[in-house]
Amino acid sequence: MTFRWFGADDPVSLRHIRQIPGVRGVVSALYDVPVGDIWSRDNLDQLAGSIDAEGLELAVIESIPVHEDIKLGRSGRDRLADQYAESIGSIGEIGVPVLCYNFMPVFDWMRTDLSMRLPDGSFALAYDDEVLARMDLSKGTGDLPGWATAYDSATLAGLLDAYSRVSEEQLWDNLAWFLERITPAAESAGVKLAIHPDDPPWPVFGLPRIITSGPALEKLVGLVDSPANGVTFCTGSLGAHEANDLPAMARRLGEKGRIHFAHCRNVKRTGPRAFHEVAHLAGDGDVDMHGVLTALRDTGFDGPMRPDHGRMIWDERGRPGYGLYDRALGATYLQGLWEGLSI
Ligand code: CS2
Ligand code: MN
Repeated sequence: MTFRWFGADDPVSLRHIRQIPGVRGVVSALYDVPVGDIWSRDNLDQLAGSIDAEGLELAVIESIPVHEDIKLGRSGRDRLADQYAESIGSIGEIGVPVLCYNFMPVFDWMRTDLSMRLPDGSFALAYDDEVLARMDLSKGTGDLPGWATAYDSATLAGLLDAYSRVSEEQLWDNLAWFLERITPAAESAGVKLAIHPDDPPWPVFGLPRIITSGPALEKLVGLVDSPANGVTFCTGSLGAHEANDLPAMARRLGEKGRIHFAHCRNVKRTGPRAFHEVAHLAGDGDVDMHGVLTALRDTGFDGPMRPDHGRMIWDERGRPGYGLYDRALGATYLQGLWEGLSI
């Protein structure tokens, strides 16, 4: 069981993480490297060292962001892919076995409300396509309620314009090109690549999104037929789409040995393209957590797992989705489920 940590600025400390039962692995990243630059061994050593010093272990890098020029297939992508491969080499050298990354154009996860009040008084992240349609991008990413690299209005408009000429097929081609370029480096470094599904799993602001379903994940692992080319099975991202049968998807990908990382999060769907996040318990939302963990267990999954986004509870203030308390409850719930399946 692992736990995401955002480095020295994270209101959640490594000492707190060390006190969560059963958690020894930390999921982290270098947050001050400009997108596209090489991750240096020195900085990685420092990150791993600070985690070791607290009796924990750097288990997963999440994420090395992929430069938009790679996703857009622009010239310059050769150098950027070489640099990405070099960073993967360094991750392998310090002994981190998994790299989570994503291929979402411009935005990472996207919500329309970062603190929706739930009936029990807790606060959760929420998404509604109708609200999204009214959101204004003319001022850049500004204070959009999602996780976006900050872009001013001109840069954002330029990117949106460039993507308006990129079809889903082209985005797939660009992803295949990228994977062909970096998978050999991952293989020789002993690092497993784990793509994170698009969140939410449908287009936002007219931008194409392709990693959205079981067939898409299977297509992905087929692009480069290497055990190093796998996925992050994120139940919350995939679970926002009603059509996704999560236990069946986990079973098929697990049988291929391509699930390298598990993100467990629960969501409650409130409309065709609307949902909000809930506590991790299967009974609280639409994700069949027991079914997913059973599929992982049956197919021999032994990689890192982490509780994904949690609600804000007990008056905690901090990074939306990434507070301590609800994610810690999630970690213990998931371990209880897993322990029950192991008897
Ligand atoms: C999200 C993402 O679901 C999640 O874990 O918080 O930010 C995720 O970390 C990235 O998309 C992975 O590349
Ligand atoms: Mn996730």
